[in-house]
Amino acid sequence: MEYPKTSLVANGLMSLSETGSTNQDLLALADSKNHPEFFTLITEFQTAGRGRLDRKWQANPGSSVMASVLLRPNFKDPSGIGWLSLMMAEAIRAALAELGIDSKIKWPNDVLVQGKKISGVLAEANSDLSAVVVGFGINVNQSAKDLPTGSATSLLLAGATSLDRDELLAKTLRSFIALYLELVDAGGDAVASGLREKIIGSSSTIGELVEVSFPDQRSAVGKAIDIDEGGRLKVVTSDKTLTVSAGDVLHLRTAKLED
Ligand code: BT5
Repeated sequence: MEYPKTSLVANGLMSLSETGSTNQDLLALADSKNHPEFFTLITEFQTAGRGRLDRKWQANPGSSVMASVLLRPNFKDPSGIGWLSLMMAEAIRAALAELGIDSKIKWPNDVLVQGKKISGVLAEANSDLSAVVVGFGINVNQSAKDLPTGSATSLLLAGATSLDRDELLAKTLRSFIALYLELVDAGGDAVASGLREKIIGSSSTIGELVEVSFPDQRSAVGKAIDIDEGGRLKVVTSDKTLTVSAGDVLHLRTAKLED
């Protein structure tokens, strides 16, 4: 497929009909230093699409947007790095809103429509930490039977005004680049750039009763009350306030709709 609208927004665009993982490919390209910020890689199909923690991202050929964007962040305030996944989720939320779809961000990396996952984001750094690749999948034209879980949805199912994947990607990148440049101008300070306030406004997690599962298998139940200046989730349990930088969150009230 051709991506003329996206080509006008990305700083170089490579389109592959099939690959393992756009994140993996772009991380390899990032090391060579030949590709600039906002260089974008898109594919129609991934044979080894990655989620977080060794999970998989699955989508049929031509069914969705699966892309990765290259960044070379050099913020004075290193906490800026911790916001890049949420920033992409916010850009996707804004792009979906332009297509008539109301969505919310589930901390740390999902975009939900009526509690169902329409998009997931995965930010990964390259080997010498000089680059960050932000990859995302957005379900576009899948019907319910094409989706990998009952907790997923697509633009088609949500009733979007357009299913044009080029338009969606162009809108997403335009919104992401604007947010990123605001963060760069603020030296990586997400409070000063206004990013934190925007994400809190878009969050479906804040105010929810949540179960947090940590990468080391521990878990805790509490109320999510805030996202701090580093993009971490604050959760009040029966005896303390946790600051969560990595982990999975289950919204307990809507758990039946989610993973
Ligand atoms: C994510 O991980 O949601 C991050 C997904 C990032 C995918 C993009 S595609 C382009 C780029 N290149 C890559 O290789 N990856 C990125 P996580 O939060 O771990 O969620 C993974 C879980 O989401 C899976 O275990 C499934 O339950 C669910 N899932 C898989 N495919 C899905 C889909 N198409 N729609 C909704 N949910 C899905």
